[in-house]
Formats: sequence, structure tokens, C-alpha cells
Amino acid sequence: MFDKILIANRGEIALRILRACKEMGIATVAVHSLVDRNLKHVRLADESVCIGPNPSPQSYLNVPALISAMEITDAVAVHPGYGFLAENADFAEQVQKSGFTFIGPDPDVIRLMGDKVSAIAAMKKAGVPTVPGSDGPLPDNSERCMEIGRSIGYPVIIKAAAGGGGRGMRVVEREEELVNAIAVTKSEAQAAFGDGTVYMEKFLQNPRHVEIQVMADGQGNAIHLGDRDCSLQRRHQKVLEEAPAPGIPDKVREQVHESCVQACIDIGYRGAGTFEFLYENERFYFIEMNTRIQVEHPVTEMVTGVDLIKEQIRVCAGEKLSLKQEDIVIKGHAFECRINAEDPQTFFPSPGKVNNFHMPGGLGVRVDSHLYSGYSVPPNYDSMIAKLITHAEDRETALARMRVALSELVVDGIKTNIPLQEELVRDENFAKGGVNIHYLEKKLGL
Ligand code: MV4
Repeated sequence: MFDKILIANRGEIALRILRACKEMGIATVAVHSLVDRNLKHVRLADESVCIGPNPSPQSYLNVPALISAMEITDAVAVHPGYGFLAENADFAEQVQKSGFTFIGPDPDVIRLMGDKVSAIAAMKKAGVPTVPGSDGPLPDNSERCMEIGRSIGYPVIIKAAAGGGGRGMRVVEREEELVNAIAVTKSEAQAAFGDGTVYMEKFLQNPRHVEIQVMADGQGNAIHLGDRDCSLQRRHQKVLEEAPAPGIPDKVREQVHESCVQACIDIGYRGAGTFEFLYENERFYFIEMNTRIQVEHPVTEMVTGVDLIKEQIRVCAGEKLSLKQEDIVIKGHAFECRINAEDPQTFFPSPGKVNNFHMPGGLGVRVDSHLYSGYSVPPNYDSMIAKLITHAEDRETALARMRVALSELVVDGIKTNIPLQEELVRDENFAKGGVNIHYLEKKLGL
């Protein structure tokens, strides 16, 4: 096992990783920007290194500073968390070339999944169901593109191969708009990602966002840990997630789970991963794979009882998966409310000092947060300040538990989205289960 891990992240996930390391008897190095010197995980880590000024490009994205910090502290592995450098294949490669371990899959696998065209091709080959589409990059020939559009059927969506997470896409309703839409998406993609490659898919009108959690050891063993529904989102930012995804027929669910496990084995996957699907009319359509631990991993931990961070660290240290598929039994239901420092009406970030912080508690209540009374939320980073998670024997009870937990939660001094979450856990349609990706934005009148 690793002697010492450097945590290349901040906030709640850095604290979450720190806790896992401590439980495993692994020494920890926290790295931080100037403003982050008082973060909870920095105080709790065995060692800490200031890696630069506040802007992320000069600190949490500063690869030479991170590698230097590993050298100075004799850390042997780096955990990237989510965001920042978590899915940066060049960073993973640099880490490897410097003689350290990147806690994640091989750089080549990150690269394969980072290019959405190659990701879809690999998944299709492994038997994962995909969206009807161009099966590769769109050619430079307008006639050929129109033929592809006709064979798929309108509406279609043009997506950048280097995009993902909602960046670089455009819906096309009619053939007359196709050629222009391709040109615009291509030039935007070239400008944003330095890669103008685009592909075409059938546009699904009212899908849900359902994702499958996997874990693999890169030694031929892979398991899935069930699914999550993350359909409640605004501008591609998830707001409230749950596990398992409600109302999916067992047969359909099992089939897609198994296809993800097979794909992990096929591509030599190692570590924690998430297969993102659109789900419509009882069918799954693969769209992207995330090669990192995700924000919403706690809902899967609650219903499986598996510590995903610890397992991720173990398999990336070269150990075989400690779990077999039969060991994974989904028990009950879990919800996660993302608590953000933002105006609940305008969604503008609301940084500042938290005068008072009270955490809810009780059976089946979990709070993943780095907050403490007196902490100042800096304006430089993501506005998520806490994740409130509830677990119970069934969905209705877990949701009732979330209503109680939210009512106990106090974050004084800054604006938060707690009022929005209070409203969502009382929403009748959400309570029924299975609302689609447009539900929240429609409810908010966007
Ligand atoms: C789609 C789609 C409909 N049809 N692809 C947005 C984020 C990126 N991961 C993929 N996205 C979508 N791809 C096809 N063929 C609709 C979306 C989409 C979406 C997907 C998941 C969660 C929220 C979303 C919000 C708007 C659009």
C-alpha cells in the first residue's frame, strides 16, 4: 500500500480523501492555494504545502508545483478528486513519468474517454447501448452529413468530440439548419478545445440522466455498484441526486449494468468510473464515461455500504478488487442535496464568512462538508460547500429524512440554495420519482 498520498484538491472532497487515507494508515499531504490555508483538511493533514496564489491555474491546476510538492514531501501517489486535474491525461502521464502513481486509470484510458467519439466507439464494441448516431466524426462533406442526418431522423444533436458535460453541443431540428449548425459547432469546438471534430446523435427529447458506478482493478476484474439518477440539474450542474434510479425494470437495469462491467474489462479500466446514460422509454443510451470519483458518490456508498475512495486507492495501489459482484447488494435508498453558496433566486455565487454552521444528524444522515463556523467561502472556486446525504430502507423514508435534515441545517452569513432544496424535497412530481433532465429548469421557469 502507498506510504503517503498527496491530495490534489480542496474542499469537501479533499477532506473525504483525507479521512479515507487516515483510516487506511496512509500519511497525507494537503496542497492549497494562499486563501485556502485554513481549510479543514489542510489543518488535519500530516503535512501541507502552499502551491501558489488563489487562481486555480496557478495553484490546483499548476502541474509543476504539484509534482514538486510530491518530490519535497516524498508522497508516492496523488489523488486528484473531481474537477481540476482529475481527468487530465497529460497530468496523469506527467505523474507517472515522474515516478509517482496517479490514482485513476492509465493516461491512455483517460484520453480514450476524453475523446467522446473514441469513447462511444469503444463502448459500442463492448456491447454498451449507444445513441443512434454518426458512428464517428462527421465528414467535411455537407451531402454526406445530410445523408447521415436523414438516416438518423430529426431532431439530431451535433456534439464536439472534445466536449462533454454539456459543453460544445447544438440541437438541429430540420435538415435546412444542419450544415450551418455543424460549421458553428465545429468552429466553437476548435476555439474552445483546439479540436474541431464533431459527431452527430439522435436528439432524445425527454430523457433522464442515469449513471452506473463501476470499480475495476486493471487486472481483469470489474464490478458495478448500481446506478444513480441525476436528472435534477440546472445548466448542467446537478442539484439533487439519488440511488438507485427509481422505476427502472430489473431486466433493463441488469443488462446495462453487465454491459458496463464488460466494457471495463475490455478497455483495461482501473479505479472508480461512471458510465453516463440517457434513459428514455425503458432504454439506456451511453453518452460519456467519467474516469474519476464523482461528487455524488456518497449515495452509492450509502446503498452499497462500500467505501469507494478506499477501494479506489486499493486498486490503484495494485491490489485486486476486494469485492465480488455477489458482494454488492443494494440496500434501501439514498438522496444527496448539493448545498451551494449562491443566491437561491439568481444562482449567483455568494462567497463570504459563515458565522454559524449547524449540521443535521441522526440515523441515516451524512454531511460531507469542510465548513465550520468562522470559515470564509472564497470567491475563487466552485460554490458547493456541503453535501447533505440521507439513507433509509425505502425511497419515501429517505426523502422524509432529507426534509427533516434540511430543516436542521443552518448556514448563517452567506446566501445558500437551501431554500431551493427545501422546495425540491416537497415537489410532488419529484416525490413520485423519474422526472426528466428538463424538469428543474422548467419548474424554475427558465
Ligand atoms: C444529449 C441530449 C439529448 N440527446 N444527447 C448534456 C450534457 C452531456 N453530458 C450530454 N448532454 C445531453 N446529451 C442526445 N443525443 C441531452 C443532453 C442534455 C442533458 C443530459 C444530461 C443531463 C442534463 C442535460 C441537460 C440538457 C441536455
